[in-house]
Amino acid sequence: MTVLSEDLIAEANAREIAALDEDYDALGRKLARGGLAIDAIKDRVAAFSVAVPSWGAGRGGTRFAKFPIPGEPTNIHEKLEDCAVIQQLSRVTPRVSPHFPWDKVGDYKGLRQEAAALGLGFDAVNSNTFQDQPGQAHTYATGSLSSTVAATRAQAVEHNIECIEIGQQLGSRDLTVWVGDGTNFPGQQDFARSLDRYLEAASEVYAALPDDWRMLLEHKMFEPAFYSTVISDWGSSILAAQELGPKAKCLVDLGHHAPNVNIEQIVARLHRFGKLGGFHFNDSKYGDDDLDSGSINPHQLFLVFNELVEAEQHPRDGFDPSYMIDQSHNVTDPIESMLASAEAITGCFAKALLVDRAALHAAQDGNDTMMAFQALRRAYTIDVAPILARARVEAGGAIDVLATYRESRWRERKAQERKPVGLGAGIV
Ligand code: LRH
Ligand code: MN
Repeated sequence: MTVLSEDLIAEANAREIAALDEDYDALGRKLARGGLAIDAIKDRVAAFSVAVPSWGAGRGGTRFAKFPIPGEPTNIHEKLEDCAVIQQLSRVTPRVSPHFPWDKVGDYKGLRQEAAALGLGFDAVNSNTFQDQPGQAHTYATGSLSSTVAATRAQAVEHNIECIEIGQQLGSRDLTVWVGDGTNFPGQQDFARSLDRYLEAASEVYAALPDDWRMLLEHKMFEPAFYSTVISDWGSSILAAQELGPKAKCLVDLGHHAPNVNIEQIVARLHRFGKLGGFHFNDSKYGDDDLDSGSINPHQLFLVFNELVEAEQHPRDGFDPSYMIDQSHNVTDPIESMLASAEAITGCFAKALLVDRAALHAAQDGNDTMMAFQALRRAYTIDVAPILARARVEAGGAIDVLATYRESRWRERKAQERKPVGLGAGIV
């Protein structure tokens, strides 16, 4: 079942196809001069995918405010509809990463079928022990998996295990565990004992993982804690993952690092030690801004994918990272932001495929600094849009995803159907 009219997409593409063919053929000739077959790159792009966050389908906000838009989704069913729009137009976002209890329903098998009917599957499930739920026995105000209160740790363990059980019904195979646990004052907690409590509780979650599942530990430097965070950086994360076992991997949220941290090197390190589990793609200028991927620092996103293509060619003990978007759409139509972000992410993957790795490695081994840098820069400056559009149109998607989305008047139509979302604050 498609949510947008296929005729609308076909008519929009018909207006664009001649120009696309011209651009694609011209780029094909340019790449062929460098020994690259454009169709081979296009086929890799066609096989690429990134999951969208259910919580990204609605407007996001900050602690100060959230400004809802008419027609935004109000529950997981409407969020899946909007994610289906993104997939139908982009053809690179076939999976949704859900968050619990935000996406809680009574029938998860039914939800899986509902998603499948919309052409969607589920990626990693996300637990939430950073908010208290109505009627919750033990507060997470002073921590969850690392809390000094045993009953609170047990509650957090139980919630994560419940997320695994839900994920099994949805067909997921990863549990993403981000805890906001930390302190706001020096002395508030002991760094070592906090981590030990976290490791002990996390090992109980680990023990509940089915054989083919993974636990993705998500590090974050600060927020909601502003003096120390239990899993604050890739070092704490990889040590915790090594301590927990082979099914524990590290998830890199691009916004969870101090400004100017070399994230692409962190990616290379995590892969080197077999602990690269996945990504939350977004962009930021200051803190965990959760801005659209590639909107502030597209070169960094390219350099991350350059490391991923390098890692894929040197898989060591396995290369299977989960690619997911994690953004907060505070000022745009969330569908438009995720369409543009999927394009930016796929574009950086395509550019990384265009790097002449033989030339790069030769220059690196020969300490020819300029030619090593130029091997990356040459690929980065190539406009890969014709490759992405050709892969999309061949898969039934739109050549111009944003123009076609606007032409569909989806948001205006949903504004007639859906109940308005109340004013509020915070991420969802
Ligand atoms: C924490 C985080 C985490 C999610 C949340 C929505 O900042 O990146 O991945 O659980 O955002
Ligand atoms: Mn994240």
